[in-house]
Amino acid sequence: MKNYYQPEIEIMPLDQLQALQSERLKEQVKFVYENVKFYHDRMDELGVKPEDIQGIDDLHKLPFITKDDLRDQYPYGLLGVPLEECVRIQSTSGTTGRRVVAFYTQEDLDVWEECCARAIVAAGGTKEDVCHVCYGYGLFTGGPGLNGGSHKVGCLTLPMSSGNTERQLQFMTDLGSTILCCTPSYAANLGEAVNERGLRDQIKLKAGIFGAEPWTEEMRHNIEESLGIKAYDIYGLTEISGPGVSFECEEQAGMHIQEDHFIAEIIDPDTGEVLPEGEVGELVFTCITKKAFPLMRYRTRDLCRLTRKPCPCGRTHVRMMKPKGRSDDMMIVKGVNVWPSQIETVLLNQGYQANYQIVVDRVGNNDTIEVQVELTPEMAEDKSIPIEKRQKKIVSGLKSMLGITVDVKVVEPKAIARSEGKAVRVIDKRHLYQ
Ligand code: DLL
Repeated sequence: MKNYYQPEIEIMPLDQLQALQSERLKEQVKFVYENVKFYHDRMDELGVKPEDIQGIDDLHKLPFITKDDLRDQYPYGLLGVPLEECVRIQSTSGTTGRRVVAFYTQEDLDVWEECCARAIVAAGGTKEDVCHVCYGYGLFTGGPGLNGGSHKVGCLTLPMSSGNTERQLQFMTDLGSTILCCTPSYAANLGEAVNERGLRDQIKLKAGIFGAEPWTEEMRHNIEESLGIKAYDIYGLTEISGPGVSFECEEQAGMHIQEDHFIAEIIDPDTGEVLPEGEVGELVFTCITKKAFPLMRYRTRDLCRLTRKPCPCGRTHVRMMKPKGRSDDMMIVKGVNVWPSQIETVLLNQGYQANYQIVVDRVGNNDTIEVQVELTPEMAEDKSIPIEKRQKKIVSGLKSMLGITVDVKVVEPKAIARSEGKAVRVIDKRHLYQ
């Protein structure tokens, strides 16, 4: 049986979906041109008038908007409606020194929560479910988004927020949580905690909805094993609304972008040229229904590819493949591009858990990179394989994945701090010297 929250939209034939997008885009361009000075000026500079945008084929005529533009327009420069029509803000963590504040009207919130409801239903959620939300609540969109979606589906919602693993486990077992929503790194930690305490047969979880950070297929497999669930990916970003911009269906093969609200493009990050379907590039979103914070052609810096191959679930919405990470996550070490996800793949393939950290530094003119990874408790007990041998095997796996030699330090179980939200995988000390 297929699961849809709004079948009339989710399995709408593609030609109708695209006609809907064109119509909404036309209206939205007119709306932003008339209501947001920033867009008005940008379009005038390019000599583009709202009438020039007659549908999705004209999207490429519009200017891009970047995170720097958002920073310049902070806080109210991109508002599409008077402030008194806004009912909520959410914000990014601002770890890169670029806090973004996004505004919502009540209708914007309804749309966002609907997208999250679609994600929960796609993961098998119904009103019979107990939805345990341990994404952070507050300015971060994870908790509020999934919370709202869970209410719409009619699940019993546990607004746990992040942290306090003992309390999470207690509610999970006492109240029979069936759907878990958190970051994949926290899901891995909960899996570890459940098994250490021998609680596997006391939990009723069947599915997890995990996102907010990149995670590999290997990590999916580990989480599914440790919690006995199906693990679904969910993607989103504060600027565009929050979680639920795209999510996986039962096929777990790419995330359907909610195209009745967001138009996706993939561009060459260097030239801005729109790339054909299937090519990897930077993901760009245009919001076609949002009013308070209506971003047009927003460059996400996330790198991925799209596919329109029909999905057996019946959804017609385009799928985005797991983002490789943000273009800003990519490290250049010893002149080579290194992604944390490549390192994670090698470690998990060799039987380690996702408890690792990457430390990049510079000695003289040379970059150094060290991967610290924890032994699993079983590995720590098995003294037949010397640590040096394990380290050598990882070094060689990383060498063939990355093409460079990486120092590897295998550490005792629990030596690396656990994350409760987005995991900090990389410590790059090189910027200290700049
Ligand atoms: O992380 C929204 C969210 C909350 C998504 C809960 C999913 C679940 P931000 O804090 O603004 O918003 O961070 C957005 O996180 O541009 C990606 O780089 C990354 N990201 C989000 N979801 C995924 C995912 C939330 N499933 C940034 N896979 C995005 C990989 C993801 N990266």
